[in-house]
Order: sequence, then structure tokens, then C-alpha cells
Amino acid sequence: EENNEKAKGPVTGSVPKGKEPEWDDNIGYFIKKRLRVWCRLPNGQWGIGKIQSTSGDEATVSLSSGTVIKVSTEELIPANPDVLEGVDDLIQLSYLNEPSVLHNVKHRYAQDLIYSKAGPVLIAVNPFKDIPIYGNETLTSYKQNAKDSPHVYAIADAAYNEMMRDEKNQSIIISGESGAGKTETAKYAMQYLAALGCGNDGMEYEILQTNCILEAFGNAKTSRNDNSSRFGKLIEIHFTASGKIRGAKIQTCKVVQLANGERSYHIFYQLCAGAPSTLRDRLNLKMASEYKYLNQSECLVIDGVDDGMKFHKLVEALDIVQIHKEDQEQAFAMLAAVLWLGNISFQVIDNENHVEALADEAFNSAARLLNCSAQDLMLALSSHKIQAGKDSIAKKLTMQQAIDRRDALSKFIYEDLFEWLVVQINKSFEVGELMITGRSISILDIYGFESFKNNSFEQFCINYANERLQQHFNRHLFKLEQQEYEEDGIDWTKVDFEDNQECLNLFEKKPLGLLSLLDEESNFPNATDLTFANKLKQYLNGNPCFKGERGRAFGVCHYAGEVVYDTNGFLEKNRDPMHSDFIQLLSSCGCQLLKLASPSSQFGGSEPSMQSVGSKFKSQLFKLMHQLEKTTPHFIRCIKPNGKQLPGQYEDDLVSKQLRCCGVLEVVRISRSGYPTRMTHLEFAGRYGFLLPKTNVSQDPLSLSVAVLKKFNVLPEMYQVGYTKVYLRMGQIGTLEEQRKQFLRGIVGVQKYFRGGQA
Ligand code: AOV
Ligand code: MG
Repeated sequence: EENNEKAKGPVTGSVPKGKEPEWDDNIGYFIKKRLRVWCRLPNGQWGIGKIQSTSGDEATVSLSSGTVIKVSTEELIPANPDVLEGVDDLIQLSYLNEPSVLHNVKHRYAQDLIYSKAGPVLIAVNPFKDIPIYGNETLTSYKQNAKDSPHVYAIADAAYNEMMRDEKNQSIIISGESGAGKTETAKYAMQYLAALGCGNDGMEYEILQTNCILEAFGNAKTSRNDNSSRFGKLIEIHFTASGKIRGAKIQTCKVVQLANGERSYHIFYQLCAGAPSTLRDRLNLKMASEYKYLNQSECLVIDGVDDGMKFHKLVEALDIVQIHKEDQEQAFAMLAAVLWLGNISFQVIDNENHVEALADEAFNSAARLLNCSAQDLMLALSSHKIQAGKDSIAKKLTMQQAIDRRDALSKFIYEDLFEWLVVQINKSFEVGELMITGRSISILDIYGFESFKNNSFEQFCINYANERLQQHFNRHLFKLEQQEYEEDGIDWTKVDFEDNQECLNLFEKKPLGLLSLLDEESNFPNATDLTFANKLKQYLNGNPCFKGERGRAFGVCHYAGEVVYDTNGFLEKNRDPMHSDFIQLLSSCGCQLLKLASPSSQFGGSEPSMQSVGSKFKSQLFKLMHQLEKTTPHFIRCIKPNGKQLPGQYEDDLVSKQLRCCGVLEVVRISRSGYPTRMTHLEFAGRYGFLLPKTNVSQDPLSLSVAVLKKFNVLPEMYQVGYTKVYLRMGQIGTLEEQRKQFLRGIVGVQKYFRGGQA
């Protein structure tokens, strides 16, 4: 048996320190070698060029555009060599800096390569046009592992395989700004899973139909996205032991009210445009332009969308998920009732300015469609019952109060209808008991971070939810990773990343957090939006994530940037007016449908509805996060390349901001500086120890592991040995495995001795 004394490597100590590869600190070398560099142009953009000369701190750079500029050498950033242009995974870049990452993603985008990887995270840049990368053909090639370029299919494939292999629930978490492509991406992921898990019962097809239904009722056109989800959705798809779809469960989380002046939910326009004439007659349905709720926005149609056709698709989908025709008609009647409610007007009836609803066509149609008596509806719209001791008194309403009340009733009916719909859909996918199978994939598509000119309670809730999701992401990718290294005594060159715990505390802390203070103030009858704003400033000034602003406004430093909120309407929106009058009205009416939905069935919660909207939202969110924590997550970050929803336009600053705020740069850094392969000393020694000469055999696993690493010339920067595990950088394990295979082959092949580990 030959000994391998030749194994001489630069092995230094027994537990050598790893070294983080250098990327952007060697600009001096770049200058000397006159390599390509990035520099900031006067217009704020990045330009690539070659250094022509330097004098002192100043460099003359000739840009690829032909112009020559002078910049401070401190501002030069190394650029990657040509061969690395447009790599699949940002990890492969030699120089990892903002312009390089930005350029790489842009370069790919220009060739319709909208997907890239950043280590474990998939980046998806919205193409705003159809590209032929989703059909059956692509799907099949991912299924058969014939393709492995970054794709949402590849992520879904990985989740599915991991689930089948480990029997562990998985999740695909999709995030990004409004209009970045989350909902579309989620649909492609579902499409892929449906194709993998298709059985004989066609359930996968039914599941795909839910998208069309929920989008009709839950999406609306906003200034940022023609098809903006105004609800968060988690769809949990369950599989059998053989990997077929066996059921699904949808949870929604809906806080968003539509802003005034925006188009309303698609379903209203679809119904008005597409209802067949018999249905129109029964519902006394008019054109969308005749309804106040729809005609205020001056936006009745969306470019390129045929609402009438969408209505037919919707009805088809409702049939497929087995919602009875009678129920469908009931649902449409409720929608028509809502529309007519919006047209109800009021007249003053006494000298105290109290009002009463006009008993006109709108009023009568609403009453008829709701199947309630005109008297009951009149009472509900013109008075407010208040509890005084044991009695309740009906208090008359003024014009504004009555209008608010009418709108609240519409909203109440609509929300109830939405909940009913989700309950119905879930019924047709019921998995029964055994929900905890370890074989499910949850896809989360939640409203993206929003920062408008004017931000209200809705943005407040949405951004809070995104803050929570961001922490989940951080926790998973950064904290857990780093923790493991540190616990095992590994020299982990710390990678700075934004931890947003502080911001979450600002929202959640009791009693002095935003949500608690909001609840407290909502309970004071005399409180106003201004007293609320002042209270926030009084208690929260000094918190690094809080910014007191002038008047009613306050700012929050979110992970994705600072957002200024206007407290206007916060208290009103947070108080969940106990719609007891409405409940009474609707339960006295002949409408079956609304009573079917349990009032707080969303996210399965059955909390008493005395909770404020804010705290209800918080508990829904906690429930959701808790569920996600039990899964192995796969992250997709959607990027919006321009604010105009147009193809082929890539706004550097906008993309930069998104890459930065979703932590893509840090992810790449971590993944590359990390050690993806980990084995305990025992596992490592057990697997490779026998490759050593016999003299080593009595040693403990740690020493054996180190001896293996030395013998096979694994470079010190390529591994680290921790207290319990051996950590290897990318690619190292392959070499060791090769040696092992050769050795084993040698044993099988008679008298073939293993020779020094040479390939
Ligand atoms: P969002 O879900 O992230 O916004 P969507 O998924 O609705 O965004 O995408 C917005 C629009 O971008 C879609 O209606 C498509 O026109 C286009 N789009 C997105 N992804 C693709 C793709 N892969 N291929 C082609 N077009 C695409 V919001 O729900 O507003 O936060 O609330
Ligand atoms: Mg969406």
C-alpha cells in the first residue's frame, strides 16, 4: 500500500481560519492593470469604461459610450470581465457590487432572460409582455431535468422534490412591489405543481380555476397595476404519498379598501358587461356607467381587457369548482345590490338635518335584491341603534353619517360575499382530516410593499405585513445560517445585513407601539386623527424607525425605505364598527348566502369580532407566519423594471432600489462566502477516513477529518473545521467524492491499488 507523502499543500494549522474572498477592495490593482471599471456618471447612472490614466486621486476613464470623464479614484468600482456577462447566478460574478449585479440582471433582461438566481433566491423581473417560456414544452423539460436555467418552474420543481424526498411541507414565498409580478409568478408555480401532481380526478384543473375567480372578486385596477391583488392569499396544495394532488386550502387576508377614484373590483365591471339578458332583467342590472360606485373613477375599462368575456370565463370557472347555479345567481344578486346601494340618495326630513333614504329605483332594487323589507332597509340606512342600558334607541343620522353608513353596509356585504366564496371554494377541495401530511406546498402571494404619495391605513397594514415577511426571509437566509456557523466556532466574516426587528417592535410593542397606540386612541370617542398623530409623536419620537412629521402625518423607516403615513381616517378604519344593525338586517332578509359565511372565517380565526381591524390583521398575520415557519421556504423576489408597466424598459434606479431593499446583494454575498456543504466530523471521517493510510485509523473523528482534508490537498480557504462539523466551500465535495469513487473502484478491480488520489 502506497503512502501519499506527496500530499503537500499549504495546509497550515489544524483548524485553519477561512477567508472571505475579496471582491471590491482591490481597485488599486484595477487601476494598475487598467481593467474595466464602473463609475457614477453625472446623471446618477452607472457607466462602464477603461481607465486611461491616473494622477493623484483622479482617474481619466474612457467610457464605452466614447466619452471620456474624470472621476475620483475612490468612486471607481471593479467591473466583471466580459466572460461573466449575464451569468445565471449572481454568485458567479467575480466582483460583486451594486452596478455589477444591476448590469447583470439588465443584460439578461434585454435578452428576455427574466429569471436569475441570487444564491438560493430566484429573481424574476417582470417582462410586461408575453414571452414563450411557460408552455407545456418548457414545463416538461424542467420536469425531466433537461433544463436547469433559473425559472419559476425550477423553484416549484425543487419544492416538490424536496417535499417528496423529506416528507416536509414546503412553501414558495413570493414578494415584491405592487406590479412586480407576484400573482403571475404564483400562477406559474401552481401550473407547474398541477402538472406534476395531476391525478385522475382533475382536481389540479379545478385548483387552477380558483385564480380566475379570486382575481375577479379580489383584484382591481390601481395606478400601479391593472390587476392589483387587494387581498393576500396563501394556497396550500396537498399531495398524496405518490405525489398526486389530493386537495387544497386557500386562506385570504383582506384589509385593503379601495382608494377613492380608483376602479373597483373587476367583478362589478364583468357582471355589468357580461351578464346575459335574462340575468340582467332579474337583477335590474344597468351598464357600469350608471352606478355611482363605478362611474366616479372615470376609469370604466382597462386597455386590452374584455370584461364581458371575462364574465363568461368566470362563470365557467364557478361551474368547474362546483358552485351551484343558484348560489352563483345569489352572489350576482348581492353584487347588484351593492351597486344599487351606492346609488341610494338621502333627503333631509327635519330641521335637525336628519335624513332619510329616498325610496327610488335604487332603494327598491337594493331592498328587493337583498330580499329584505323596505322598512328594515330604511331603518338600517337612516338610523343607528345605540345601546342605553338594557334598551336600544334608534338615533337618527345626518347626511354624512347616512352616506358613511350606506357605504359601510355595501362593504360589509361585499366582504361577506368574498368570505363566502373562499369557503365554497375550499369546500370543493376539502382534504378532510390528515391535513398535517408533511406533503404540502404553500404558495404565498401577498400584496407588495406600497409607498404612494399619500399613504393611509391600508398601506400601513400592507407594509407591516411585508415587514414581517422580510424578517422571515432574513431569519431564514441570514440569521439561521450565520447562527449555525457561529455556534460551531467558525470564523464567519460577518456580513452586514439589515435586521428589521426594530421596525417590527415599532409596530408591535405593547403598550407603546403603533398598533397599540392606535387601538388605544380608537377607543376614545373624542379622539381625532390629529390627537392620534400627536400621541404617536409624544411616545415614539426617539425611536430610530419613527419619524414625527408635520400635522397629521408620521413616517416609518421600513426595510424598503421611509414611508410617510397620513393618519387621516386611521381611527375610523381601525374601529370595526360592530355592524350589529347590519347583521340583524341581513339575517332578517331572505338571503341565504351571507349567512353561510361565518363572520370571521378568514385565516380560520374565530376571535371575537370586538377586535380592532389592526389587531385582527396582526393576529391573522401571526397565524400565517406561524404556518410558514413550519415549512421549508423557497423565495422568489419579483422586480418591477419600470413604473409604466411597459416592456423593454429598465430603470436602473428603480431596480437598484428593489434589489437593495429585498436583500439580494447580501444574499449573494452570504451564499458565496458561505460553506454550502456541511458534515459532522463523524460523517466526514466515516465517509472518507478509510482513504487514509492505516496508521491514522485509531484517531478521533476530528483529527481524522483534518487528516483527510490535508491528504487531499483541500486548500485552507476552501474549508473550515468547526466544533462539530466540517464545512466545505462550493465544489469541494465533488473532488472528494471522486477520490472515494476511484478508491472503491480500485478495491473492486482486483489488486488495483489506490494511488495517491490522483485522477
Ligand atoms: P403583483 O401581483 O406583484 O402586483 P402582477 O402579478 O399582477 O403583479 O403583475 C402585473 C402585470 O405584469 C400582469 O398583469 C402582467 O401583465 C405582467 N406580468 C407579470 N409577470 C409576468 C410574466 N411572467 N410574463 C408576462 N407578463 C407578466 V400587486 O398584486 O399590485 O402587489 O397588489
Ligand atoms: Mg398581485
